[in-house]
Amino acid sequence: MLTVHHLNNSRSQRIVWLCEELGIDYTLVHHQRDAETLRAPDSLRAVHVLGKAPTIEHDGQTIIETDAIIEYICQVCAGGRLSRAPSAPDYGQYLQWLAFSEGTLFPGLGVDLIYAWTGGGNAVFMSFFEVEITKNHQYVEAALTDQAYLLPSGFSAADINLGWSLEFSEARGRTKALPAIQAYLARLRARPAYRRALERGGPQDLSVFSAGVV
Ligand SMILES: N[C@@H](CCC(=O)N[C@@H](CS)C(=O)NCC(=O)O)C(=O)O
Repeated sequence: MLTVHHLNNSRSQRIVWLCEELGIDYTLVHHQRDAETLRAPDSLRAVHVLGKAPTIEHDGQTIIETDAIIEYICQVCAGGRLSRAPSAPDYGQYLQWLAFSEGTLFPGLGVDLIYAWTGGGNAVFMSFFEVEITKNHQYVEAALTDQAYLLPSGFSAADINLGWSLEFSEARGRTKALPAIQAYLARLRARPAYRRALERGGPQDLSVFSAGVV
């Protein structure tokens, strides 16, 4: 049995959404952020020493890192559905987009949030990340301009990974001038599995991360 450890208002919402898209059986364990610090509770550190969400348990293994968890669930629990096989023409693109959310898009957004939380003060430091944040969002905007999903072959687990990061971008006020990203988010949110996932894993309120957004 697959157990998904989920922290409220967090990227582990993606794993709940993935399981709902795949229609697989899973046990969902809810963990609640500290209302003031927003950090994970001790209950999550009891599952894994780093206390991070998502964490999954399956067949005696405890696994962290969203990208790894997504691919593990698709391959081991769902026969490769929503992933792409190495023989697929867009396998490389699939891997790229799967890794892009956590590897490239999110780090700048995380710095942006912590900068706002801590009152800023070093504009030269932040200007480095501003350039990256803008460039990354424009790259996604261009990729989605003539395409419903990231891959020409249709919806994949990479859309789930990127979708949540873009919801975070939206909460940070970063999607206002990006119509293709806005339309993409609307498309993702209209998916029945997205809605089921919110019923099971939510409610989700990413405005808790909107510090400094005007
Ligand atoms: N790179 C990791 C990041 C995991 C992570 O930082 N998760 C956040 C939730 S969005 C967390 O657990 N925060 C609570 C804390 O650090 O106390 C992944 O992709 O899973």
